[in-house]
Amino acid sequence: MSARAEHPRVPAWQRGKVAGWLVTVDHKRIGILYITTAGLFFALSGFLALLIRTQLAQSDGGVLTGDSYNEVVTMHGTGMVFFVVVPILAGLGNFLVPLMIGAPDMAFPRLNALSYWLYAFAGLVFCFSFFAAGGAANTGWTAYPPLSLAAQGNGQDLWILSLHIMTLSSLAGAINFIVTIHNMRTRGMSWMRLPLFVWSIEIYSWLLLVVLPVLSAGLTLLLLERQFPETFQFFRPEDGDSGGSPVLFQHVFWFFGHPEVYIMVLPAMGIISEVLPVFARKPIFGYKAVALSTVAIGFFSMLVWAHHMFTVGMPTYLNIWFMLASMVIAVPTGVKIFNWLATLWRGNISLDTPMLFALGFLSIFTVGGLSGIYLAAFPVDWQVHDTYFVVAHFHYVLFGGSVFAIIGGLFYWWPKIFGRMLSERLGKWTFVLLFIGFNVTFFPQHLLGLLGMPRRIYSYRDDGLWEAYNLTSTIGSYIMGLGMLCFLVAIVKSVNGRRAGNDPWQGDTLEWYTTSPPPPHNFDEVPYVTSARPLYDLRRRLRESGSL
Ligand code: HAS
Ligand code: CU
Repeated sequence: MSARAEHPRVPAWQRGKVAGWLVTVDHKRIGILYITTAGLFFALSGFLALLIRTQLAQSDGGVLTGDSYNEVVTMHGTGMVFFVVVPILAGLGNFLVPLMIGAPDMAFPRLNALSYWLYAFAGLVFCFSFFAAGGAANTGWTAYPPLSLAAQGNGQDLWILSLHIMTLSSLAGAINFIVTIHNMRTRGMSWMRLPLFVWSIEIYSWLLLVVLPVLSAGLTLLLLERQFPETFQFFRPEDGDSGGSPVLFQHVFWFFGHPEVYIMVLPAMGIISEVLPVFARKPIFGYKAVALSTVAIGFFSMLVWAHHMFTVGMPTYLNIWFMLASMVIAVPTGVKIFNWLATLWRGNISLDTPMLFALGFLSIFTVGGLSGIYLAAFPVDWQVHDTYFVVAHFHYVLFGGSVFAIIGGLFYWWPKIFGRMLSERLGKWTFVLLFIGFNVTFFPQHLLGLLGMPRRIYSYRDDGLWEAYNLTSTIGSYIMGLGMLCFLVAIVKSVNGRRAGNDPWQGDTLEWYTTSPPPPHNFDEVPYVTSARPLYDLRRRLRESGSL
C-alpha cells in the first residue's frame, strides 16, 4: 500500500487498487501508465505494420484494398510517431528524471497527471478514426494538402483532433520537465553533473515546446479549410494567384516534422549514454562534448526542415542551404558516436541485454545516419525522394535507433521500475531476433528504393527483383514479430522474476541509490553530488574506507 493510500486525508474511494492508479499524481505511476499505454499502441501499430508487409509480400497481394492500405499506412505511421515513441520517452522521462536528479517528484504533479490523461484521451480519439464514416485517416502521417483536403469522411478530422489533444499533452509535459530539471536538482548537481539522459529530456522538451505550436497552427488551418472550404483557402492551389499554397503546409509541417525526428532520437541517445558506461565499466568519454552536442543537434534540427521538400522546386540557393545545414548535423551526431566508441575502447564490457541493444543501436543508427547524408545531397534526393530508400533510411534511425534504445532502456530500468529482473535468456533472444529481423526487413528496402519503388503503394508490377526483395522484407518483419513476442513473454514472466536489489547493474546515477521499486517519496536522503557519477563516487568512498 502506498503512502498516499495510508494518508488520513485521502478519501476512501481513492484508496482502492484501481482508483489509486486513476487519481495518481506520483511521477513513477504516471511514468508506468505512459509506458503501458504506449506499449498497447505499439502492439496496434506493429500489427498494422505486419498487415502492410503481408500485403506487399506479393506484387498483387489480396489482403488489403487500395483504400484500406492507405488507412493502414497512415494509422501505422501516426501511431508509431505520436502514440508510441514520443509518449514512451515521456514515460521513461517521467519515471527517471526526478529520481536521477534526486527530487521527490515532478515540479507540477497534477499537471503531470493531466498530461497523461490528455494522451490517453488523444489515443482514444485517434482510435475512433477507425470507426468514422468513410474510414480512418488515409493521407499519410504528413497529411499533405490538397489530398488531405479532399479526403472524405470524418476519419481525417478525428485524426487532426487527436493530434491537437496530443499536442496539449506534450506541451504540458514539456513545461513540467523543464521546470523540474531547472529547479529541483539535488544539492551539488550542477548542469555539468546532470545525467546525460536528463540532458536529453531537457532538449526534447524545448524542441517540443518550440515546434508543436507550429504543428497545431498548421492542423488548425487544415481543419478550418476542410470544414469551411467556401470561407477558407489556405492550402488549395486553384484560382490563380488568389489561391492557397500546398507548399506552405509542407513548410509548416516540416518545421515541426524534422525536429520531431530528433525529439524521438535524442532521449534514445540519452539512454545509450547511460547504458554504455555502466556495461563498459568506464566513465563516459567526453561528458561535456556529449552533453553539448545534444544542445547543438537540437538547435540545428530547427534549420534543416526543407530537406524534406527538395522536389517542390525551391531556388537553388535554398536547396544548397538546406543541404549544407543537414550535413552539419552529422558533426555533433558524429561527436556522440565517436565518444561512445571511445567509451567502449578498452572497457571491461559485459554483454547483458541492455548493452546488446545499445551496441545494436550504435551500428544500425550509424547506417541510418549515413543514408540521411545521401538524402541531404539534393541531386541524390531528386532521384530517390518518395521511394523506399527514404523508408529504409527512417526505419534505420527510428527502429534501429529509437526503438532499440528504448527496449534496451526498458531492460536496464525494469528492475528499478518493478523490482524484478527481466529474463536475460529471453532478452538475448529478443535482441537476436530483432537485430536479424530488422536488417532482413529494411536493408532490401534501400535496394527497392534505388530500383524506383515508390512509397505508399499497395501493389506493384513484378519487375525483376521487386517481388523477391519485398518478400524478403516481409519475412524479416515476421522475424521481428517473433522478437517482440519474446519480449512480451519476458515481461509476463518477470511478474515472478528474480528480485532486483537497489543496484543490480552497479549503475552510476542516483536512481540506483533508492530501493527497487522506489518508495512514493523516492529518497529518505540524497547524497551530496560531486560528479556526474554520484553512485560510482559513493562506492569508491565506501571501498576506500573499507566498508565495501
Ligand atoms: Fe532523416 C527523411 C536527412 C537523421 C528520420 N528522416 C526522414 C524521414 C524520417 C527521418 C522519419 O535530407 C521521412 C519523413 C517522411 O515521412 O517523409 N536525416 C537526414 C540527415 C540526418 C537524418 C542528414 N532522420 C534522421 C534521424 C531521424 C530521421 C536521426 C529519426 C530518428 N532524412 C534526411 C532527408 C530526408 C529524411 C534529406 C528526406 C528524404 C526525402 O526525400 O523525403 C542526420 O542527422 C544524420 C546524422 C548522422 C550520421 C551518422 C553518424 C555520424 C558519423 C560522423 C561521420 C560521418 C560523416 C558523413 C562526416 C551521419 C559516424 C560522411 C558522409 C558519407 C556519405 C560517408
Ligand atoms: Cu528531416
